[in-house]
Amino acid sequence: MQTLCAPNDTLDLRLETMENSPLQVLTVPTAPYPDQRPSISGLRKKVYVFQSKRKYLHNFIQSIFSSIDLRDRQGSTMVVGGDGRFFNRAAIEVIVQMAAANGVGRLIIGHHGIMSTPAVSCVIRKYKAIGGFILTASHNPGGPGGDFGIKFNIANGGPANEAITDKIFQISRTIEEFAICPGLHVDLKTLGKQTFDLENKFKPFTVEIVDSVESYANLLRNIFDFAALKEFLSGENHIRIRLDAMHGVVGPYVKRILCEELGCPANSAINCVPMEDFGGQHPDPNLMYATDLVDSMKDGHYDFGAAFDADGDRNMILGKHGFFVTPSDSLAVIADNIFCIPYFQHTGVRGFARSMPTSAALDRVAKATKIELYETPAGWKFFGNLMDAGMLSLCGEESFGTGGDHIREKDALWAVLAWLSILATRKQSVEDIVKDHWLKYGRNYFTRYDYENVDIDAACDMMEDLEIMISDKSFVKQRFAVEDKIYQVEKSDSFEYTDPVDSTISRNQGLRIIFSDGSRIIYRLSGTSSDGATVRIYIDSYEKDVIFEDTQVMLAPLATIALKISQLHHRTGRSGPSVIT
Ligand code: VG1
Ligand code: CO
Repeated sequence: MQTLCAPNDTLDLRLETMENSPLQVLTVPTAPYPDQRPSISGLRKKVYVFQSKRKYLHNFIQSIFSSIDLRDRQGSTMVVGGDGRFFNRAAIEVIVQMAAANGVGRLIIGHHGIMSTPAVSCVIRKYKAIGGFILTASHNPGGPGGDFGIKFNIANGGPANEAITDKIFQISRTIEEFAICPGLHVDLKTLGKQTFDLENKFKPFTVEIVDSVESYANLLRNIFDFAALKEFLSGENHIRIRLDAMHGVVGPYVKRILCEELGCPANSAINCVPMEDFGGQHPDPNLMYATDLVDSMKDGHYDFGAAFDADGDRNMILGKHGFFVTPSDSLAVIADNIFCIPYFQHTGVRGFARSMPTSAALDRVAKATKIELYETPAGWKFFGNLMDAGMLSLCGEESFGTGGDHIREKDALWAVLAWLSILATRKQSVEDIVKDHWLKYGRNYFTRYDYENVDIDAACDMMEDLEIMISDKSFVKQRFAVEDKIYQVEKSDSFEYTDPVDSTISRNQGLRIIFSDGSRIIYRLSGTSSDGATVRIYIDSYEKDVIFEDTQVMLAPLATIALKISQLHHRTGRSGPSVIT
């Protein structure tokens, strides 16, 4: 500012006039990028892609706005939040400037730009927004050398469906310009309303910075019995729990809801300060990456443990001494004990659903309780339609996602409160509850092998050849023997889903081999990796009586068959998986 020598009042006046003059809306020419197809859950790339490719972010954001009919966009409300990772704030600045220039009337943004994925879903629904942006690459590492991502959710609060993401991708391939208000700067630190006058616009553009936890906490209060949970967590003889936020977005939620409101002692919550690089760790709640939690559970001091991914939609549940509950079992146990959750006592249970690769443990509960079961492709978006149609109450994925129809995203803290409600009601340990479940229903042994960062061509070629092989009629009835185990193929296909509500067909959702005893081998390429390809093999096998054995031992024959059929090691040059879940 060149007027430093002028008296203060003159300076103030100048600033005021600048602030009051309407902000300019610019149309900026740009050129398309070929690789902006949103995958299973948003667009994920290395941070440097967003930083170094000119207008990369702008192109994608404009493609999203352009995919929304102008009549729906004009004057609308949208929501913005993120998991706090590196590039979060820079991206929010651009989104705000472009939202204003694209006719959005009001943005609701989480304090400091932070809001978990389930909370964004909740806020979209609460404010009747037409959609929202979630700045996250979920469980992928963060920091300048890590990943950044953008999830786009629609008016029901859930991830955009394939028709919409296809449209966004098509627009991104031909985009020529974007609209932006470069002079608009929002203050993410101050709660409350900020208004901005724009050139050629009658109405001011409004930004509301909201408490990131409040609306979501309110929702949970109406789902669970907070008084009973408080007694269970902080009364005499309270249970001891340990929650690991892994430096992602859930920290503030855990602190406010579990510690402040439900009275958990301070040592119940660890890694609760959101960090731009998640402390250099993988914010992925599994036995390999949630090491702080796994270590602290070993000595038996804590009765219950849980970890969360960066954006708060994935959860891992552990019992005393680190007893691991597979996400597929967790879902089945919650289903079997669903009336421990007051919400479902009021709404009743309309249906259960799981993603195709998730173990069939839930199917047995559905059958016994005569509740409808839906099997959807991987990815949460498929559950939303069923929920909107009043057909689905509880669902989950083997990838540590669990949730109900209170929102349209998987919800990690909800899963923890669901488990705590079950523990409080049944007054048994996590391990006893899971073992009782196996005794009642038998056990679905389940494992997933991930081969990360595989050469894309090698992975695609392998999948293509595999599809040709398993689609051949002669493949059915083939027998595979390993040691004394013999498996006969009953059915094999490329999984295809017809949405029961709108009859949309989704093809190529994973290759399935189903054996005559119900065991399954599934092959899929991941849609969330930003480095090469990730091949996933899922193995699910049911045992009625042999229920207390080691998973890897039990599934070893099927794993051998899975590798033999696919020739995966030979085709990719790998000698083993990067991660086994
Ligand atoms: C993975 C999981 C899938 C999940 C998706 C998004 O996808 O397998 O079940 O819905 O991540 O989770 P993929 O294509 O990599 O297998 V999240 O927590 O990133 O929103
Ligand atoms: Co996530």
